[in-house]
Formats: sequence, C-alpha cells, structure tokens
Amino acid sequence: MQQELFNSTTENLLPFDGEVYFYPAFFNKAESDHYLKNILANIQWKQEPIKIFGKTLMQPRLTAWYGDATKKYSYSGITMQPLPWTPDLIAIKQKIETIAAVNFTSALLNLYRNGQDSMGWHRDNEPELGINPVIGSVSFGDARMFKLRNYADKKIIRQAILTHGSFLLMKGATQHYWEHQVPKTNAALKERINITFRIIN
Ligand SMILES: O=C(O)CCC(=O)C(=O)O
Ligand SMILES: [Mn+2]
Repeated sequence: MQQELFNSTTENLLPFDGEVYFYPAFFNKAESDHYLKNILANIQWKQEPIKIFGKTLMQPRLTAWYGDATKKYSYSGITMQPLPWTPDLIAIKQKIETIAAVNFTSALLNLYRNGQDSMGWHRDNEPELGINPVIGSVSFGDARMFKLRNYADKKIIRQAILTHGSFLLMKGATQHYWEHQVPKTNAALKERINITFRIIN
C-alpha cells in the first residue's frame, strides 16, 4: 500500500534543529498531469504587490490563497482573504494529510511562470501558524531547486529538487532555525505550481 511505503523510510533532510521530509513521487504522473492542468486553469491567479524595506514591488510570481473561510492570513504587508476550497485542492489536502497527520486549514498557491519567477529567503514563521508550523508543500510542473539554509549560520545548506508530483513536509523547529528559497534560474523552464498547505490558528 502506498501509505505504508511513504510513512516510515524517509530520512530527515536537516542535520539538526528541525524536520524536513521529501517524497519525490507522492502523486503519480497521471494525477500530477491532471492537477497541473486543472490548477493552472481554475485557480484565480494574481500578481500581488509586496513591501520590502519600505518599497512596494510586484512579487516575481503569481499567487492565490484558498482555505477555510474563517482563516485570514497576513504576510509582508498584505492580508489575504481565502477563496473556498476547490475539489482538486481538497483531494490533494486529504492525500497529504495521511502523511502529515494534521488537518490543514489553508493553502497558499504559487505559480512560477518560468525560471525568472522565484521566492527569496524567508521563514514561514508568522504568529498565526503557531509555534512549530507544519507546512505541507506540493509541486506540479517543471522541477525547481528548493534550498534550506541555517538561519544563524547561513552556510549550512540542504537542497531538494521539487519535481512534478512531489511532496515536501516541514515541521518541528524548522521555521525557527532554517530559512528556505526557490532561486531564479536561467534554464528555459515552463510553469511550476507550488501549494503550501498550512494550519492557521
Ligand atoms: O515554491 C516553493 O517550493 C516554496 C514556496 C514557499 O516557500 C512558500 O509559499 O512559503
Ligand atoms: Mn515558505
């Protein structure tokens, strides 16, 4: 059974101070192709402004926020009101919840249109995510590098290539001690969707 296969044998990507588990082919090719196509077409993608050091810039990617109606979310100066769960998002959420062993309330979706779209170093440590956030990250489309870097040291690096249909789970103390990014690349890449499922308190 798939569930048993995924439960036990995966190693922690981090050497200390947190837990990150990576499941490269969590969704099969047919499921992943289906989700990529439908999510590209059916999600209300927007390019949002972001405030960095007092300046307002546009984010280098498209985003959308879905989830339980009562769970609002603010980050980097913007407050997002969630759109209602779609059947695809619920199906994905239910499948990752079998491994994550939590109930996610919300999902932030990112659409990287090509290799120039990116996400800079950050931690997912907003107060509403709780003390030790559990973040379930699902990727469809062209593979991108995902880097983790020790927050204090900046030199201890771990990385994974987030392939089509992969699942990455961050939990425990990770968001205290490690930051993560999806760097730009000059490779001629097509779309990649990432969905981070979260628990908003
Ligand atoms: O695209 C990714 O893999 C990472 C997304 C992310 O870190 C976030 O949405 O906070
Ligand atoms: Mn993040």
